[in-house]
Amino acid sequence: MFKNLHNPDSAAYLWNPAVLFWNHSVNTLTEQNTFLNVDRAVAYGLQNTTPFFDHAGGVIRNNFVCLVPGLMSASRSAGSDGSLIAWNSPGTQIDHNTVLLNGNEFYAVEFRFATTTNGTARNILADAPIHLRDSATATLNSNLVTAVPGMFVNPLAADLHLLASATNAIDKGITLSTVTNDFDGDRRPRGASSDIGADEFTTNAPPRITNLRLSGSNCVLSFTTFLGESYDIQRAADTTGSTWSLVANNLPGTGGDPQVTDTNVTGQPERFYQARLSP
Ligand SMILES: [Ca+2]
Ligand SMILES: [Ca+2]
Repeated sequence: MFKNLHNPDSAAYLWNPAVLFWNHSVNTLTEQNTFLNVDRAVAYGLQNTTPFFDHAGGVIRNNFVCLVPGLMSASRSAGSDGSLIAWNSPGTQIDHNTVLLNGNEFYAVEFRFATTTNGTARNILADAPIHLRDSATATLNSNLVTAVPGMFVNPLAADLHLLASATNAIDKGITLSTVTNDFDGDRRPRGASSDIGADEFTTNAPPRITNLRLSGSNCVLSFTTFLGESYDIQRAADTTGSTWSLVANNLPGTGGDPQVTDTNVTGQPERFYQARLSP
């Protein structure tokens, strides 16, 4: 947690990064951090020191960044750039971060200078745009930059875990081979696809079987789900001695009550079913 690294407007340097790697640093990894009320969260490179790179490569992923409303004065905000920046840093991957700036700064992510090439900003969830400045180039894909505080568990405390109602982010990301877990270490993807931002949504609320009926020789059951979660259906011949075997696994949650069919169940004296969150 990086917290309150916020200089007064009278300071000589107004935009000190909480995490700064420069002067020819390479391949830095910054992940699973929370930044609350910091002037700038992460900088890979600052100076345009051509022909040398100030930084090269590296990854910024699965971080939460939050500035509370009104943190910056109007004049301060007017001179802001971005919170996650790659300046004179080619090949930097800024993927799967959640950035809630609440109007304090212009850009969630900024790439700057013509030497900054081959970078990525993908699956970013933010309330501010991603910016290419001074001829920088980067691949931008699957970013949602219209986030609002109501999507998150406790935004004023920088708890930017997704609520179940954040359906425009849950399962809406592209799957990246370079980001296989999230802020919490949860594996990605869960459910039908990766979630946009640093958090892959999970819930501890267990599913509940809401309907079970025979259809010919099949058993059809329904169960409660959350969008973004994965579910298993298991069966057993009794609830005392026998082991549970899988009927279906990693079924993507829909937010509704999907149906599962277990075929050829007739001829059994009895059979039991349970639904669970996929491990
Ligand atoms: Ca998670
Ligand atoms: Ca998901």
